[in-house]
Parts: sequence; C-alpha cells; structure tokens
Amino acid sequence: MSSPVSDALLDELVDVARTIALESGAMIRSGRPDDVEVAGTKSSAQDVVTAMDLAVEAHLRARLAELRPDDAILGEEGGSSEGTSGVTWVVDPIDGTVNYLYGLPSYSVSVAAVVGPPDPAVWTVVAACVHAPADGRTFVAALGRGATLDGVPIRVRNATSLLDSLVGTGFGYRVERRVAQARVVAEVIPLVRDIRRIGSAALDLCTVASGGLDLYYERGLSPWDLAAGQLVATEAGALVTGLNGAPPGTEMTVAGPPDRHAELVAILSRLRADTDE
Ligand code: LIP
Repeated sequence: MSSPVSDALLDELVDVARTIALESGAMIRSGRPDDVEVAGTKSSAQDVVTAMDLAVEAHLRARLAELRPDDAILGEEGGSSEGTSGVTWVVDPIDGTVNYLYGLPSYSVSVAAVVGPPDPAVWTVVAACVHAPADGRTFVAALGRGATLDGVPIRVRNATSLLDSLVGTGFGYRVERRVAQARVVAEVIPLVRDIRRIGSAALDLCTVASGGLDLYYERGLSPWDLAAGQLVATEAGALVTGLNGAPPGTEMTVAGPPDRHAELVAILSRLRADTDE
C-alpha cells in the first residue's frame, strides 16, 4: 500500500513528533512541584487535570505553531484548532494524569500526526512519539517503517495461548462504566495469565509493541489516548481494532498479535464489553 505522505514529509513529521515530545518530557521533569495539585476536573471528580497538563499542551501547541503552522491540532485539554495542510496533530500532554498526580512513573506524552478527514474512525496515523518522562523511554513509529524503543526496533511478543498471555486493561472515570468494566475483567482474568492496569493507554499500547504485554483492551479511550500508541503497536506487528470489525476507538480498543487478538476479541464480543451494561 502506498504511503499517503511523501518520504520527506514523513521524515519531518516524525522528527517534529519526537522533538516536541522530548521537550515536553524535560518540562515535566524539571517543573514538577513538590505537591502536584488538581487544577480542575472533567467527566467526573476523579477525571483530573493538573497545571502541568495545561502547561505542556500549551507548549505543544506553541511549538507546532512554529514548526507546522498550517496543520490542525486536536488536544485533550485544548480541543480542536483548524488547519489547511491536511495534517492534524493529536496530542495528550500527560496520558496517565492520575499516575503523574500520585508520583507514579507510568505516564507519557503522546504525540501523533494523522492525515485525512479529522475523524478517528477514518484518519490515518502516519507518525508517532510516546515518551515516558519518568524513565526516559521513547517510542517512535512512522507508517510503513516499523517502531522503535530508544532507537531499537521492537516487535510484539507471540504468546502460545491466551492462558499464557499477560493482558493490560484500564477503567473509566465514571462509576457506571467501571461497574460494567469490572464485570468484564472478572470474566477475563481466569482465561489469561494475569492482568496489568498501567494507567496510560499510550504506554499500554507501546508495551504491547515491545513485548511487555501480550494483549491490551480498554473501553472508553479518547482519540488522544489512542492515536500515537496505535501506530507504534501496529508497526510492531499488532492488530489494533474494535469489536465486530469496527476500528479501534472509544467503544473498544483491542491490541495484540493476530492469533491472540482474535481470541480476545471473540471473548470481549461474547461479554458485550463494548457496552456499559
Ligand atoms: C488515561 C488513559 C488510561 C485510562 C485512564 C485515563 P488520561 O488517560 O490513558 O488508559 O485507563 O482512565 O483515561 O485521562 O490520563 O489522559
């Protein structure tokens, strides 16, 4: 399949994604206050935003205005800004905000460049960087060129069975959704090796890509949680989809090597895991 962007443009988009993600990581490390405070809440009292979330997204937007002034931007905290180039940046300044708030290391800066209509169901992710400020891990992917962790190529792990598979997942901020998700995970746990709840979808997807997890599924992801990690995972050999032939998205995201992915999708479909029932 031919790439939707030229090699030269892809080179530039990957370089910009990496540059601004690493800058943001340095900002997060150097600017962490002794006591991180909640600056606001969103979908529920537990869906928090910190001053650093807001500051990092402002930095990402300012740098993109310098480096790629004609591109559109979709960010978790600042919403959508229009562009004319056909490229949209999809950014999560801190994916895993609760972990950042508590001083836990599993959070990331997630930066993706997509082309096509500004609709997660049909856009194409072409360049991605997921950077973990706490430990420095930096995942990079370009469409058709593979994925790397700190510059080293990565591939998914191929567990021999679902029962030997380590499975990542996550839970929403609304209590009603968490009740339904608890029902699903209770049915999944006996069928797999174990469950891990990392707390950053971007890192979950990148951990599948680098073999630290065999599979990942979650209901409720936003486009900025998903976009960059989706490309890293697919470029490392994972299938990343929804259920019943749907693309990955808020309804459901499932990631993993093809055989195990199919088994988990079948289970999640039977459990109607893409509902809040
Ligand atoms: C987080 C996701 C994570 C999910 C959390 C939260 P945020 O994103 O990356 O997978 O389980 O509930 O939504 O809100 O930290 O950017």
